[in-house]
Amino acid sequence: MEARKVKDAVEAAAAKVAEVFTDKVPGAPSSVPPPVDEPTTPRDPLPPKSEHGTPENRTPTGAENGAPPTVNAQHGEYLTTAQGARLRDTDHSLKAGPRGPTLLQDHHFREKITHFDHERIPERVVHARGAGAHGVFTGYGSATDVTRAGFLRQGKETPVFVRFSTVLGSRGSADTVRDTRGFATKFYTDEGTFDLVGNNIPVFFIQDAIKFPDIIHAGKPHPDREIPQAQSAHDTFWDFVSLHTEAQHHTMWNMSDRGIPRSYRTMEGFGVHTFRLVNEAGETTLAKFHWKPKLGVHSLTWEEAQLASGVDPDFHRRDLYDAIEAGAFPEWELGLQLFPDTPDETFAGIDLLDPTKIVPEELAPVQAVGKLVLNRVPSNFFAETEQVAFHLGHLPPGIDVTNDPLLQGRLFSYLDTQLTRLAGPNFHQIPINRPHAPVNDMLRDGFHQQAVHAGVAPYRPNSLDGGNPFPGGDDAFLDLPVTVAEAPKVRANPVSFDDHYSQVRLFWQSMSPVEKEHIVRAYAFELGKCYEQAIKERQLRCLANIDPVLCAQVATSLGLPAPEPTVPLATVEPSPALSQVGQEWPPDGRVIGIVVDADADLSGVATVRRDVFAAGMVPLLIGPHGGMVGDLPVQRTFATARSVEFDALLLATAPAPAPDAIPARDDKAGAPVAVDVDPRVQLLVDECWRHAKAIGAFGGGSDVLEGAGLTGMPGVVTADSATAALTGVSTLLASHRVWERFPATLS
Ligand code: HDD
Repeated sequence: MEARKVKDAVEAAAAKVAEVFTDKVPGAPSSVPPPVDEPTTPRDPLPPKSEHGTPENRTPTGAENGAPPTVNAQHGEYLTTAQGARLRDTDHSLKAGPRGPTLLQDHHFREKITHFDHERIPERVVHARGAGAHGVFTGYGSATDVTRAGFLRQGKETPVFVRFSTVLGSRGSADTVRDTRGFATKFYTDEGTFDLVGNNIPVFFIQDAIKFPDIIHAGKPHPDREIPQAQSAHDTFWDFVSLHTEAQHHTMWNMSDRGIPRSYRTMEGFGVHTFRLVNEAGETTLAKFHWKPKLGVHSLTWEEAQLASGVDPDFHRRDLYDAIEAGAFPEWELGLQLFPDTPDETFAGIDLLDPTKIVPEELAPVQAVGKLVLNRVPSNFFAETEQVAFHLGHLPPGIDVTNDPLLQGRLFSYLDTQLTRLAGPNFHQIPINRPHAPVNDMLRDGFHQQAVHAGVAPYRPNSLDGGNPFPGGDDAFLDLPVTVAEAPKVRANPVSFDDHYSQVRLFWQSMSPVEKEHIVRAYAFELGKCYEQAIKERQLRCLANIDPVLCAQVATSLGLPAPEPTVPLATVEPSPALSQVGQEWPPDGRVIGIVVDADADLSGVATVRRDVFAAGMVPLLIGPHGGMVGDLPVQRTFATARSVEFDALLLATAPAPAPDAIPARDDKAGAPVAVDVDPRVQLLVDECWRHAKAIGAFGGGSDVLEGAGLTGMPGVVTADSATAALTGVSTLLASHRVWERFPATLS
């Protein structure tokens, strides 16, 4: 039959069905016309969400072998099956009549449902919750004396993909829980991929990888009820860390403000282990990797973290992507701490193979060797962020491992885990994981093989493929001939690993009074959530070995006696570099909330908005309703705004309470107190005050601060002009918070 006739026949059959069944049989095909705005013919795709001139995705798309790119999108093409056959209908399964059973022969139905049934893959066993971004790394050339790694050469640009994560929570858990954050970077270098799989905390809970299942089983939800989600505030966690005291150092970092970062953009990153670098001359140096954020290290308050978990569980993910889309590209410098490669592998008495120890920056300064800029949001979360697979064994020539027993075990685990998570040994062929260096391996076949390998001799030696491929060449990775001590096989650690307390005390002593208060409260909260008295008492015994004041404060809060130390307290030299307080930072990407309504000085607001943008920050107008106030777009309303998303607040008006507003409080007799400012705006101001944020006001906004009794208080700016108010607030923002607002009783 000619094509035309087939089409006519199909249409005639469809018309017949409609004629027979429409409006006559319950469940008959609908005669309701589609909504008028549903396109019925292909049209151009919507424009991309952001256009910041960010660099092209250099991740190969699969087009190398002449096949169409593997990047797929719904853009104007007709709908097809997975085999490319055009489809006429994807809304109704093929049935024996409109009320009949679905037919097994409906390939499209089976294909669609089967694929859906298998959409999920196992989430990562740890670090399941994460967010990734593309970027570029540029070498400074300052590391060429110590490593031959080409991506560190001066001006060399290397594409990167970074994935940030929490550790304990499931994929859908909240971003702002108290936890360690992962900071994993994939450098697609010309010499092979380099994965730097680090955390925002420079030490780890355990010294030997064989303990990893133990610490993770203890931290994950209880196996019977599967609670609590993404929390360390429960018995099994504290049971383990109080018994396995090498975990105390990492635990204190978690209890400090480092456990609740303000943003991924304001986190430091650490490679944790000591690595071995090798230069062109074959000389080796030991090194620790550091990421230093351009915006400085900055954290949430505990109350903010809790609020954000409810009002915006995607707080960090949103912050990362909003900043990139606003053009405030997150930046870090990569730095190295360098140590002579001596036979004892120690520096200043610190065992460099012990991953529970830092080397204070005051003893070994961090030397900047390159810059990382994140400038592109992934196009597809699953394809990129979920499928990216990191592995510590992905090393370029010039960077090698040491015998750190935690690092050694990780070298096994990361490859192993991908076999289950990404279902087979070919996960390196998934676009996000493909090296940008040419690949010429002899790995063949296996599940999900994407390559069509040519040649008949994937073995060595061979003569059939001309002997190819040949190992070696000047640029090849060299397994350093490091001497391995002649020693008996033992299950043991070196004696130097036995000191579990001196560096915890060093961290505690390096904190400012405000940071110490936060640490005390974090221990009080977490241990207060435990049920077992014995666990609380045991952890107090650990705290006694760290610092008597810390121990006494936490004990008081738990209503328990403070025990005496069981080891001599170490004498330590504080490391000021560990504190986040006392420095000033650029305001890039900081978010200023501006409260407006129709009575505000709108031209002043327009000026402030422009100046905030010009300073590289993000203004969000908060109005009584959505849409516009005058000529200005409102991004948040009194109903949707919550203080956590603003780094500072500016009030341009004193909005009257909405007619249905719930009064903020009752007087003693139970009668509502007269409120003349919308209670939601009062709440915003209250919370920004409590969280030590800069607050400014101009025009009618000053009345709000006056009414709240905040005029003239620390970090509160009232000004005649909008510009003056913004200047005052911006100056305060440089220190991240108005620190003096926090009570500080500890010194
Ligand atoms: Fe790990 C994931 C960081 C110790 C086993 N780890 C994972 C991720 C980060 C870290 C950032 C997420 C990677 C991603 O985004 O895909 N892990 C660390 C650091 C450690 C550490 C800084 C100590 C210094 N890890 C560690 C040990 C083991 C593992 C000791 C096992 C013996 N880690 C894994 C894993 C994961 C993982 C099970 C889960 C998903 C994955 O690897 O790809 O293999």
